Amino acid sequence: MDPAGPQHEATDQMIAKAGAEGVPTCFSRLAAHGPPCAFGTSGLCCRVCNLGPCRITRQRPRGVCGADADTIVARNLLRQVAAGSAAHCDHARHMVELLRDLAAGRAEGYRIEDPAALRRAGRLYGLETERKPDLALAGELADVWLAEFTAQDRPMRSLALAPPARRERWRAAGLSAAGIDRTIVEALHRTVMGVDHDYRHLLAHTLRTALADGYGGSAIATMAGDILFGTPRPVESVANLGVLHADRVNVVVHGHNPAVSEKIAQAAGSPEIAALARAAGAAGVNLVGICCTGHEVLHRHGIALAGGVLQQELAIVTGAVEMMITDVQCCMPGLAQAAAGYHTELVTTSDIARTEGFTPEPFDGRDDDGHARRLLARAVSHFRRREAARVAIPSQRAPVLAGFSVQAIRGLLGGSLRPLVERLADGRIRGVAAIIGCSNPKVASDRYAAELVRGLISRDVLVANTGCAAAASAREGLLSPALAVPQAGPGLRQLHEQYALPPVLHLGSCVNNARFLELGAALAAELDGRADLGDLPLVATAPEWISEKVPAIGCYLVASGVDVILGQDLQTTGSPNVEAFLSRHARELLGAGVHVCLDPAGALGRAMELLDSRRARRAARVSPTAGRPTSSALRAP
Ligand code: BF8
Ligand code: SF4
Repeated sequence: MDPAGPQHEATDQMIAKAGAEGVPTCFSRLAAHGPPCAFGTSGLCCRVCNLGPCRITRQRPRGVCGADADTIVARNLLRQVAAGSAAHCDHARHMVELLRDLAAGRAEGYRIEDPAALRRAGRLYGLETERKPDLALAGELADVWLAEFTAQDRPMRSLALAPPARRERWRAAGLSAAGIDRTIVEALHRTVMGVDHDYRHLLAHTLRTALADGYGGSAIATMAGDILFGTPRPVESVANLGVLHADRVNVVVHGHNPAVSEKIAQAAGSPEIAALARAAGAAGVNLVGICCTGHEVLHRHGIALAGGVLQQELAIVTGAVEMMITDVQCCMPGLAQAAAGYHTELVTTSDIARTEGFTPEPFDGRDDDGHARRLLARAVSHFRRREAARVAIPSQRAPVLAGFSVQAIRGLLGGSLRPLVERLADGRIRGVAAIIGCSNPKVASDRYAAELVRGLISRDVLVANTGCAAAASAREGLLSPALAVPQAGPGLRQLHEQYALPPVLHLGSCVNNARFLELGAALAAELDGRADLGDLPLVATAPEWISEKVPAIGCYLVASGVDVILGQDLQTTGSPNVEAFLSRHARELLGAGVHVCLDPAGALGRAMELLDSRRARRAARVSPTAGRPTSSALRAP
């Protein structure tokens, strides 16, 4: 199946429909807002105490308390990274609690879907894994993981997921994060008025906090998800708004928690629900996903992906969605205004997420299967209220191959990453680039990501996609081997021919960026026992960022030795010192830094330069050197 016409047309059509029907969306609200506040975008607005709020200018270089631009910008960034890390880590906590409850017989309807993933994780933490039942091991592992949250005066054990050389670097730089909760609480304490004011000291804790996310929250959420719901394997599906069906009851799962969407997916496949749908005059129930919950069910069940963060309201604007079931993160409150214009019921399934206009339906581990069936039955009952004359579903849908866990990649390569390592060493593959993060309506959405991905694969750079950037690739047909392979260079084409490994690998949701860290560590181990992520031709790009989770991801990637190219500025431009720390000093300290390239051609050039210099450095076995100076800002010259 070829994608029919430019895929962003589906988005454009629904923006126009919303406009014609007077339904507000983030696009119309963005236009109404106009240019954002320059104090906010530069990080120079401080509102951490009531002596202020203070806005720093040349005439007023210090806040009322005496804090300067460096302190304020660094403090704001640390708060952002703490919040983004908290989101991933609290998600992980819920997964670990589910695992603990399952082990204790308190999570009815759940099971260990992937015992091999359980044993793999147990071994990583030094647990005896062979002579005990699954549930006993799951209970022990859950206890180990819960202790990662509460550890006070020791580093997180999960830091050992990184190569030894990287851990040594963190030890030397004092960046080894203690327990997740302590690290994040300390971030908030340090940024209260009158505590930590040295921007370098604040930024060190920013990196430490991000590490608690990458190797703590994100890695644990990923491993726990694989144990409970299965380690993803390659699976075919379709993506874009055209996955909605005019003759079926359309239900959208949206958010990040795989437990809820898993239960909905299981219930949606039941004959009982199909019979209800037929009795209501529909051809069946069509379950589709939005955002990272969408990636979770895509990866494990091949459920179609309607879109990323920018398609959430537009799915409703089709007029064909009976119910949208949300959990946590990236579920815009504006959904309520969009849904008010149609017959769509919005449901929130998380106890910590309430929004006016959403029906609270918390899933609590007791009878979640029954709860999922009752919700779907209610969705079916809404089908009769659909206004046929207002239904307009875009035709665009692109084929997708998803499900690339590290285990799946290794499996395709014949059981070992050696074929990839050899190609990275001799240059047939010039590197691996993670393309991650959100889609932002402030920029020409998706075009940056798509142009970059096309440029990278044509130059034989293997792309690892996650989150909304993966949804963007999906819409462009870049997650379809049949469409992507002809656009790839000879090295990637040969890799696909020999091993069926496509040029663009969909690694999963945003917490699954931990799979990129896992892939990096596995490649380093395959290269030689002393290698580190900083020695490998790895790079990451976040073309468009929205959520505070993305600066957190960017910081843990840099702390791991992976250069990060952003397509939009961080909110740090008000402090040249903070920007110099993130680009140059981080490079000296950690072998990687933050770069900003506002256009995809610049990002492509910078990515290739970084990858080639890493490969050359590795070949020459010289130690990392300071990067090219980038003047006062992170931006590419
Ligand atoms: O965690 S990429 S808009 S959906 S934050 Fe959110 Fe950004 Fe999308 Fe998933 Ni990730
Ligand atoms: Fe102003 Fe200082 Fe209070 Fe911030 S902490 S609002 S800079 S007085």
